[in-house]
Amino acid sequence: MLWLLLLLPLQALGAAEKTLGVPPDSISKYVPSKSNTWTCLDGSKEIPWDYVNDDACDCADGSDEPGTGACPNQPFYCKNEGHVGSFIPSSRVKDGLCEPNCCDGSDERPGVCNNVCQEVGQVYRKKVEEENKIRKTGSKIRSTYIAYAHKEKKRLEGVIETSAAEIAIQEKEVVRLRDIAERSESLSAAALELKQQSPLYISLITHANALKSLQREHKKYLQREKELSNILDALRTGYNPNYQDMAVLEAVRGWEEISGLPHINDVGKDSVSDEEAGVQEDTASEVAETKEDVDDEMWSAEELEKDLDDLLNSDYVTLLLEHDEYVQSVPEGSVLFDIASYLPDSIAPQYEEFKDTLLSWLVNLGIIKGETPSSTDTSRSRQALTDAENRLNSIKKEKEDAENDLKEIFNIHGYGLEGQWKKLDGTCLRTEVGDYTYEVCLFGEAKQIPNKGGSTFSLGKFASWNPSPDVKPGDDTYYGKQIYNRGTRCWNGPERNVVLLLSCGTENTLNSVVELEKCEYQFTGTTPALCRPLDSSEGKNGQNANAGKDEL
Ligand code: MAN
Repeated sequence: MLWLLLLLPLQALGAAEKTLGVPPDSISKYVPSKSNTWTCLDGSKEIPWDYVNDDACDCADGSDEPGTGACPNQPFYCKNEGHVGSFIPSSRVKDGLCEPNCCDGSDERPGVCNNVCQEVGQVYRKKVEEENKIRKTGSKIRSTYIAYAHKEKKRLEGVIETSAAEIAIQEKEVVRLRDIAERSESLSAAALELKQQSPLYISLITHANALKSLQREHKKYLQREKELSNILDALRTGYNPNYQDMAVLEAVRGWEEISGLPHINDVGKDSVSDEEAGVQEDTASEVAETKEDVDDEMWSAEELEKDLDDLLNSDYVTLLLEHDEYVQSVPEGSVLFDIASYLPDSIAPQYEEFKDTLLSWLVNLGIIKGETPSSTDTSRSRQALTDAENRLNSIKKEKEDAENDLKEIFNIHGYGLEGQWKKLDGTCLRTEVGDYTYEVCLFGEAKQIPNKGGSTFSLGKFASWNPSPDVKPGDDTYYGKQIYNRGTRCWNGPERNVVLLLSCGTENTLNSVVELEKCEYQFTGTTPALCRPLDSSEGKNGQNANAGKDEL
């Protein structure tokens, strides 16, 4: 019977055979005219309807033979009912081989291949279901990555704003300190010495020394008081009242009174406890504090403890120079000394010249001291300037880094338009293969670390996402590949480099490493950053690359 079927001319078969190999969106183009003719899809020729799928190529574009393989380089569409439709090249039609992509066997003559679409479809659907499950969980994690990027953006904007304000303040500080440093550098040692003779400065130093000495003595007494308290506490709790030693009893009573403690013999009686005594103690110290609070200008014990050292570490020479500057900036009360303002404009320049000459004579004669620009003890003011400049540079750097980071966050070529990769910046993934542990720190560096000692090789630093010109930035195929290059050079070979292939997964993992060519490594891994939500229009996520447009 079968051989009879094979002998049947194609035109004798029904309309279904005329549309064999035609994809669903083109079916409407395969209908005969009223005069039972058909026009090639490129419009170049009109042929009898019978010529369509008659196993002889008539149209230049091959469109008359969608299902026979008679015209070269044509796509053949397998319906694959029960599974997913797909295309195969016309060269594989009726070649006697069952194509895996054509599970319905429609590419071969009837009876050659079994229709296995139900089974294949079932396996496929199960796989898709599992992938969807992973995608569902992964996309939830991905959305936390996106939220992180938004938070990070806000944080960076805050850093930029604060550092801009700090830069403005610090720039002024640098100008101020530079002025002081330059001033103090231009002062002669003698001039500084003269300034240091100022009664105010001498008194300031004396006060500082007195305070330092008081602080030292105070510390000594505190220590002594602590030791004495310990002795008296031991006496209070350890003495034997049965000896009736009045001197001891008096000492204990006295101690209890000044430290606000109940008498030791009463502790335990009528539920009097040391804790209650603590209340008394608090009251005692409160009284003391209230007494101290009388004068607002006075420092509290806490301030003395915390702030006195800072005060004593003041740079007194800088203070002196600042004071000097301040005094000079205060306008002089009388205009009588401003002789120039009383002179006619025409003589003023001659007067200024005369004044300068006179001053330099007086300096040369040793009658007055001049300010010669020689070295002085300026290290502290120069150091203060250097510190301020360093601080300014570090704030500027902080701002610059934040600005660069901000540019990358929602950048299609950086951390993605949604910022979904930002969270993974610096996340390191590892796996052990053979004698090595391979590591990739995302957006950082890939490494090959020997497990049994020896040197670690850099396999390259992050260079780009998928660089292929056929790949559209932002697509899953774009983010599915990272390139790390310029690693340690291979002996007699290229610099080591890595291609990291990523796919959607519920965890960030490195799954495999192969050295495809010498010193060229291919890593594969998974990440939730690639799990788009299921309802996402772009969410094909590389599934079933061979699938046709209409899933059945
Ligand atoms: C090391 C490793 C290998 C590499 C050779 C090349 O042994 O980095 O992966 O193939 O060097 O000499």
